[in-house]
Amino acid sequence: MQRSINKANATSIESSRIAQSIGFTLDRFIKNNQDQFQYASGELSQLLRDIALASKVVNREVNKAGLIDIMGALGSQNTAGDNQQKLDVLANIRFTRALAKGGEVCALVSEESESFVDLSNDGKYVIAIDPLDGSSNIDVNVSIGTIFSIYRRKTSPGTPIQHIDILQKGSEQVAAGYVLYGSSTMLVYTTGHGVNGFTYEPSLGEYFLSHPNLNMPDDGKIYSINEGLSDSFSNGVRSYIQYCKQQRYTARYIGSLVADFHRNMLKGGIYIYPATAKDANGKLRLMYECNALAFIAEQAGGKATDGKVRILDIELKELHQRTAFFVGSKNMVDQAQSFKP
Ligand code: AFP
Repeated sequence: MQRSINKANATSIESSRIAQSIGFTLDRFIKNNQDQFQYASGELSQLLRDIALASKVVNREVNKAGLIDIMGALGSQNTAGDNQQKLDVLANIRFTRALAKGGEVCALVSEESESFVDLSNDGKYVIAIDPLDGSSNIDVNVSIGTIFSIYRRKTSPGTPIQHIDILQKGSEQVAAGYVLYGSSTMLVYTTGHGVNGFTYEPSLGEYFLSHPNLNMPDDGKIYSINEGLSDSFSNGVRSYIQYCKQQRYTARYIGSLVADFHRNMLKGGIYIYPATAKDANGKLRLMYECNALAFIAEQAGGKATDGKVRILDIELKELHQRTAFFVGSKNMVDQAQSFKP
């Protein structure tokens, strides 16, 4: 009798939430999938781990952002007596430091630096990063993100870095991803074999596979665009917005590219940042905003263009080059393009 009660208890504990399997950690997933990568030497895997580690530190800072203000208001300073730094500068420092330490990266292009940062001549990879995108949303507690693209350098490791190593087209990315600091923190990445998403479990300090093989719906009903600027959009873009309204689509615009993109990838939708009177070539940066998301969109079955040309085929002429950006569900991007934006 005693024996059967114990068995029943054991069964109920096993099926309860506390005994649920914790699933696949990011580390294990990277390790298990290392062979998919054509240069499977482990360095790209290490690089992805370095990014994940830095993102955990940034996540901690982002979650404390409100408290930093409160502490500032009380007049407290850190132990060194330094002034508080802006969170996007801090994020840049965290990612640069993590990537410099690892030694896999020879050069880093960041939204926060005018020129590229020369890290280690022996590194085989070039990384482009927007350490904290949507930073104007920090103060109001709205989701923000980190976006990264990884390229293999063209010249031999050990030699000085050249422009051909840095100015590569998006189609040459070997991996790309983003971290979304939202209601939960997620890391989503691709190495060209589909897209996988991992959710951060703060009490364990680990990312766990939560969204395997992400697929963007071919169609959707969400359009994301800063309509306040519509007076300066082309007739084509204005007509497309009109079309969205006639179709009774839903407008959703956070103003954090990662968050808008992520929602549209899961639910189906289109994000547009077109050319405007102020930004004739669009506002967003090709190298560390659009290329990464275009690579992820395509890997998830979506599409990304500048209104005409595939984003991943655009020649890169300068580090901070801008582009118009149409990204999301394939049929929606095609439909938007049919309006000749
Ligand atoms: P910030 O990092 O300066 O907030 O810019 C964010 C961003 O690059 C992108 O995340 C948004 O989608 C877009 O700009 C918002 O721009 P608008 O405020 O012009 O709509």
